[in-house]
Parts: sequence; C-alpha cells; structure tokens
Amino acid sequence: MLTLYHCTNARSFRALWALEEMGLPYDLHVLPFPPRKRHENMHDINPLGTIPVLFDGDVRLTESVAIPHYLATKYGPTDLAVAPDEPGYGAYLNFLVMGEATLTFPQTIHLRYQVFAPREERRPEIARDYAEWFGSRLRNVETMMGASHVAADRFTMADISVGYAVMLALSVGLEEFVSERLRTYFESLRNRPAFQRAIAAQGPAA
Ligand SMILES: N[C@@H](CCC(=O)N[C@@H](CS)C(=O)NCC(=O)O)C(=O)O
Repeated sequence: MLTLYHCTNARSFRALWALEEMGLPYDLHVLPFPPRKRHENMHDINPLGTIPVLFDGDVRLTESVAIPHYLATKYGPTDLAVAPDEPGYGAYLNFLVMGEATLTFPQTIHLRYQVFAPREERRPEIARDYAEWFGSRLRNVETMMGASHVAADRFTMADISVGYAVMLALSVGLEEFVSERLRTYFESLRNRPAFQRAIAAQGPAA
C-alpha cells in the first residue's frame, strides 16, 4: 500500500498529483503545517521532519520530485516518465530536478523571511532578494522549455515538478514574476482531471 504524508498546497502536492496521474490507490494523511512542530512523532515518520513522505511498504521517499519519477518507473509503463532511449530523456531529468532545486529553493527562502519566521525574525530585504532571484531563474527556465510542455513534447512528471513551482509563485505573492506564457502553461496543467482530483483529495485549504 502507498501512504502519503502531505500538507495542503505544500511541495508534497507534487506527489499527490503524481499519484492521481498514475491512478494508483493510496492512503493520504494531511498534516498541519509545519508538521515538524505540529504533528506528533513526525521525526519517526521522517527524520528530516518535512513532507512529502511516501511509504511504499518498507520503502520511504522524502523528495517531492523523486516520488513522481519513482511512481512512474515502478508502477508504469507510462508516458509520464521519459525513457533513456527517448530523445527527451536528458531534458526530462533536468526539468524534473530543476523544478525543486532551482525554482522552489529560492521560493522557500523568500517565504521563510517574508511569512514563516516569527515576526521579529522576518527580513523583508532578504525576502525581496530571493524573490527577484527566483524571478530571474524562472525567466531563464522559460527560455529552455519546449513549446507546450517542459520536455519530450508531452505531459510528464517534469511538468508536475516545474508546474508546482509556478503554482506556488501564483499563490504566495510572486505572481509578478510569472509571464503570460507561463500562466497559460499552468492553466493547461490545472485543467487536467488528475490535478483537480489532487486538489479535491487534500480537502479545504488550510
Ligand atoms: N527537497 C525537499 C524539501 C522538503 C521540504 O522542505 N518540505 C517543506 C514543505 S513545502 C516542509 O516540510 N517544511 C516544513 C519544515 O521544514 O518544518 C522536497 O522537494 O520534498
């Protein structure tokens, strides 16, 4: 059985969306944020104290872009992953990692200093710096994407990775950095039935 620990609209949404795209049965635990402080025994579930956490029997995954690829390659075959012998393989892997390591990383430092830190520890100038850094990275990522999807000319798990970074930008005050083209791209992702099922599965916004 697959079990996912998730917080509403957090990075673990990538894993939830991937489960829905794959049509796999799963148990979902929606935790209060931040789980490290608000969910008892969180460090037993994941020593890092973070979500997502996916258990597949004894196997534990804690990275939001590893989980979609794991599901596609373990429970495929599916076009949601790109195989090593396909021309788009390199771009697929690159965008899969880029969504988290290049885009969501500066977004979360921005959020930390703008929103999550106790009021007296917030640093608006650092928050702004990371927001602009995110913006310039997003502009450059956009120049590398394919016309309709990030890689392989079809929807893949790499779109879940990058699409989530766009979704986060649009919901946490970073929308000024999202171009019209990326808004249209995200709209096409948001209209996917699996995206809508994932939104419904996580319940009302926290
Ligand atoms: N690189 C990891 C980062 C995981 C992570 O930092 N998750 C955040 C949620 S968006 C979290 O659990 N934050 C709570 C905390 O650090 O206390 C991933 O992509 O899953």
